[in-house]
Amino acid sequence: MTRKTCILIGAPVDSGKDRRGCLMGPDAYRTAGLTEALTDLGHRVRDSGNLTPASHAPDSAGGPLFRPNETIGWTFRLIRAAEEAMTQGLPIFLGGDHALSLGSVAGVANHAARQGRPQFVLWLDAHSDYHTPETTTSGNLHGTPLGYVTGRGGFGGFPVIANPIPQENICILGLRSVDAAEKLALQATAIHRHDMREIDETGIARPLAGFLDRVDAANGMLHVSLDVDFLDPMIAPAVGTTVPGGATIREAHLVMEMICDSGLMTSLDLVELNPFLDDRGRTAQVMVDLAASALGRRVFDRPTPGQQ
Ligand code: B3U
Ligand code: MN
Ligand code: MN
Repeated sequence: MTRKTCILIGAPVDSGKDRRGCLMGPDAYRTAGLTEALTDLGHRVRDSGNLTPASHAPDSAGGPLFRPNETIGWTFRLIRAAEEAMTQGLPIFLGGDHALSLGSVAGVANHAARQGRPQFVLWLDAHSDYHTPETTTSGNLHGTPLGYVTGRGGFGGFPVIANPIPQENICILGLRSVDAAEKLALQATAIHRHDMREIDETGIARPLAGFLDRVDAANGMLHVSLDVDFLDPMIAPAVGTTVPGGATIREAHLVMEMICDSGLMTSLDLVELNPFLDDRGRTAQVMVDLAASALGRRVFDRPTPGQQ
């Protein structure tokens, strides 16, 4: 693959849910050798260190949402960071919980709009993260980024979404935990959604290849958001919300290799790693290995059949 400038953006967001620990994620990825893995593949790597949230009102305990103002601060900061990094290379957002994607996706979408190109999003996750602050029953804003970036209402106090992602430009792979209200809302959208049953029935390559073809045909930009819980907890235990029956290591690497072969990925989130729950760093290592596959690591050089 062509040599890229990868910009590592540490985003130790830990306000999207009440279980602490994701703030250690960026340093766990560094410790697991992310920079070295990407440099070995021939890429230039620029590590811009860890961000802090924009100044925000203090959060008070006891409201329906968990630390909304801190998440608002992060969202302002990350939109700016994403817009800026997109002018310089391929940003890799090192989470941090999935609330970071409110900012990363909104920011890359603003950049795509300036380029006159459509933004697409591949969401690799056990969950659909399509809530709003008004529909969430858990109060955890890490369950809301797809609601936010598609322009659903109810995000008072958050930056106004300038360039909503069209529903049909989103593909979710790996679903196996969708709550009742989210299921109804999602079924009324044009978001492409593939649950584990479908993946078992057709294989993971089929829905992914169809999506990548659509991105390519539209000359789109592609943001990939990889939630640790996309993976089966047996291979990736370091996550607060383990859901059995996730992607295997082979399925996950195939997804990343196909993304690489497509040449379409323009930005990446690595989210929900909670190093406090890890087992000798093995989840951090799996995530680094998957990022490496998305950026060119492979056993033998070979385009994925059906791609290119
Ligand atoms: N839909 C639930 C569960 C959830 C979403 N994302 C995670 N869990 N990790 C919620 O809290 O909104
Ligand atoms: Mn998620
Ligand atoms: Mn999830």
